[in-house]
Amino acid sequence: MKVLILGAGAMGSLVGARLSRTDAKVVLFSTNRRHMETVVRDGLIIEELDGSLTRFKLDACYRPEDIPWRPDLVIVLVKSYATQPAVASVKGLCRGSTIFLTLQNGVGNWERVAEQTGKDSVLIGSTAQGATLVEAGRIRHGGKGLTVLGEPEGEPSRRSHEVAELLRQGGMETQVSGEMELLIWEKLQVNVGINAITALTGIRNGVIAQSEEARALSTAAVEESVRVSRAKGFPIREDMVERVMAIARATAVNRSSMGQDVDRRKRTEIDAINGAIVRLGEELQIPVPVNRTLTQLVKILESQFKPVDS
Ligand code: KPL
Repeated sequence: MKVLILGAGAMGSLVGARLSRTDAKVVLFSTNRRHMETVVRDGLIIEELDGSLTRFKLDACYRPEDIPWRPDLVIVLVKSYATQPAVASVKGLCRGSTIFLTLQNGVGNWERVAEQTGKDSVLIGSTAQGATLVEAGRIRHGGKGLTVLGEPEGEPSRRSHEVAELLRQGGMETQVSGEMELLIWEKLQVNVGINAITALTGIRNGVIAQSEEARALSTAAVEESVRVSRAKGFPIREDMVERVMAIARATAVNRSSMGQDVDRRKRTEIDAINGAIVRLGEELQIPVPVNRTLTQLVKILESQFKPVDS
């Protein structure tokens, strides 16, 4: 199978490196030219969870015209706000049978992919893995977690099982599910409870569960978000707050993706995470003061950055 990683930041690079251990042909794609050129020249270095270093030899490019073949599978890991242009930039290369698997954070992503590829080409997934881009050509695996994928609607198809098997062969614990929309909304709660708070305070994920104040703030944000999500029709699990804390502990050394964006003075995914809860709260007339405040604070911070795309 030929796999294109569309959005080879920290997570995309991690997934691409793991898949390069299978029979699949893998190419990383990112507009971060320095990262891609370093990977081509020196390989991708992963600081593994046990502290060891692994170097992966990988194909990588920063211009769509340099993607070497037509992919069978495109794993979409660009930031949610970049989904539309990123998919558009590679669509011409793909076959009718190419599968687009989105593993992105936030809600609304698979719909944006499907607008361009058609719903039949889309698989959706969610991952609790954590990864940090340390510098060009080097990432840190910040925490192991389950990856779940399936069709946007309905029971897991044969192709979902095949893609899940490929990820497992690469060493990523992966399951298939017939309830992906719900799982995407449950992952949203995790990001609501971890990302903005870590971005605003500079802490790593583990502190969310350790610090009394961080835990209280995260709990308040998640409780609001669960209320809104349930009112929207998603029966979010009862123990969602504990689940968020468990993921914060499992990815304790990781800086959340939003934390990394802020550290690098990059635009964040706030609109697709806490911002999505604020919009929905307004629509459903459910108060969401904590998520509103977190969203406003992140936006204030962002407004001081010069926007960059990678
Ligand atoms: O999804 C993540 C993110 O950082 O965006 C978690 C699971 C919180 C890992 O850091």
